[in-house]
Amino acid sequence: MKDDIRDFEEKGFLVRRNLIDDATATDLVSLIDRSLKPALAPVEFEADVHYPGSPESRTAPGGNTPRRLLHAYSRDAQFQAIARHPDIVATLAALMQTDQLLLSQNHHNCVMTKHPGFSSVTSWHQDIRYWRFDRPELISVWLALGPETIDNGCLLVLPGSHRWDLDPGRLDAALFLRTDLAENQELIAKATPVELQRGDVLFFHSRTLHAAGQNQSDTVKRTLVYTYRAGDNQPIPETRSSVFDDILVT
Ligand SMILES: O=C(O)CCC(=O)C(=O)O
Repeated sequence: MKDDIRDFEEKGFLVRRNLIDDATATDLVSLIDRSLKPALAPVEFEADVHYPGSPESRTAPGGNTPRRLLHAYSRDAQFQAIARHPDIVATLAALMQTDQLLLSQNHHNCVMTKHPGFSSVTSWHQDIRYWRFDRPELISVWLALGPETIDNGCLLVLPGSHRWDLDPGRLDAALFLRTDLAENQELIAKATPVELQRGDVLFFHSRTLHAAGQNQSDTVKRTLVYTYRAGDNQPIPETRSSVFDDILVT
């Protein structure tokens, strides 16, 4: 674990391979598929994200393609079991150096799906940009439920970016990294794809710059994503980070 902590501190992300066994992952895939047809609310659709490649509206072709099944934790005991999985919790507790861990219901707490045919590009950003906590030190857990590759739009990260302090001018109005600036292009050239297999878990810092492409494959990509904070890192009252209570995990 010591090496993992050092790695995470240096790069802002860590992959633990095969953390979730195949039978559990298979059960989650069938639960997710039952939740997609019909899409069980609350759902965010491709048309809602307004990312590059998104359909114009929910009535445009592909507009009602599910992008996120929201509020994953409260949907089913199987999702709750993953949120409290001992290996995930132990890794988070070590990375955050805390014995009090809470799951946020206000941020990543969803199943992200990327469908062939209608999926959008997620531009370079730090998740913390719209989150409000005492410290910008949260960690998201990204469980792959199938292969994640460049071809189907896996996550790309900029290693070490959780330590960067970028001038505001490097970001656009929506706080995405501007791709028209040569200094940003230099950074983006160092993008690292995080290729995963079913059961692999990516842990990434809320300041780590990341992006993702479209799903060019012919199968749906499904990923369960949660965000956690330490007990002494409180959400700021009356912000989007404090709408729903956080859930005590340890
Ligand atoms: O498109 C993706 O898979 C990445 C999503 C993402 O980065 C986010 O929601 O913060």
